[in-house]
Amino acid sequence: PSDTGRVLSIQSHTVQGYVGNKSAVFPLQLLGYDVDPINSVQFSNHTGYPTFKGHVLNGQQLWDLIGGLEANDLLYYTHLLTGYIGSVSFLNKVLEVVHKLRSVNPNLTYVCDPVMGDEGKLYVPEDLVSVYREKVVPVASMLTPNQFEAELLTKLSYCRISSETDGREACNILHAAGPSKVVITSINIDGNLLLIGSHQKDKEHPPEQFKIVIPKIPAYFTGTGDLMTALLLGWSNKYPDNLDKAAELAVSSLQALLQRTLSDYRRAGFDSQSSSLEIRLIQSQDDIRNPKLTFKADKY
Ligand code: ATP
Ligand code: PLP
Ligand code: PXL
Repeated sequence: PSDTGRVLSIQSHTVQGYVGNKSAVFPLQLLGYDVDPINSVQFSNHTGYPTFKGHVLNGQQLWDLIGGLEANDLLYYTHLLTGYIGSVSFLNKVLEVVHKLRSVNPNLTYVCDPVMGDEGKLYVPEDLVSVYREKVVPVASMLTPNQFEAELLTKLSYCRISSETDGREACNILHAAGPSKVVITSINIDGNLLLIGSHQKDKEHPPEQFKIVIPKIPAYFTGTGDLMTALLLGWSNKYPDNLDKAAELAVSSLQALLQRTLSDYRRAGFDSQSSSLEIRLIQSQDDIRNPKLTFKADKY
């Protein structure tokens, strides 16, 4: 028994650097969760480097691991967390995992980051989009798309989400399809990043919505989306009726970490605009455990 939760996290593993499970497991552990990682890939490093080596777990291999847990009665989870998934066959197996975990714990919370692309570009095969839209979104409890992913999932891809109103409307469409909590983690609006959160507490009332304005740092980080979703899982489980508070805590931690990352790279004489920066996750553990609330949500 655990007083917070037990999370099954199906994400990438990189030997060096922090994306996928490498950026989600440690922060969730710091927040007091038992975390059981299944590594959907094991790569030397993330795919933004000039080259990478490694192996991909296939759907059958995922199912074997789940079968081993089941045979020992070890399939009780409070949360399932998924991020980047590279094939339809693996995503379909993840759907089977959701159903199996819910047969053991009907209250399982499925937190899904529907990683598909960014800034108008897909980095997964196109046939994943309809599987996410038609089969995954309906079973997700909380969804954390970026702007482009929210467009793909709401079929707004040809009329871009370019305003707060569009973002809020996209959340409404996603709620109607399934998840009661939706956080669009970033919408680019005049030099700022806008986070929009939306919690549909019941079907009789409109969702409670809020925004957090985040000044855009002129650098490119990898793994921040994965960290953000992990922090949102961690804090929204501690504040189940205050998604705005959970998002304030998550954003405050993440921004403190990004500032530390930037200043550490600069101190080392590195041009932080020239390539993607690895986040300073371990060095930011105090900001994760005890974030100073530096960002406030504005409720609509
Ligand atoms: P995913 O593809 O995983 O769904 P994403 O594309 O939204 O997620 P990011 O763009 O990495 O992921 O953003 C996640 C969070 O990281 C944002 O909400 C923001 O708080 C923070 N972030 C990322 N890059 C920056 C930046 N350059 N300046 C300020 N904040 C940033
Ligand atoms: N770029 C590539 C090539 C990726 O494969 C991925 C994610 O899987 C990303 C970027 C996304 O990174 P983030 O989650 O930080 O947005
Ligand atoms: O979500 C980030 C991510 C996940 N998994 C792998 C990656 C990346 C980002 O580059 O390369 C394998």
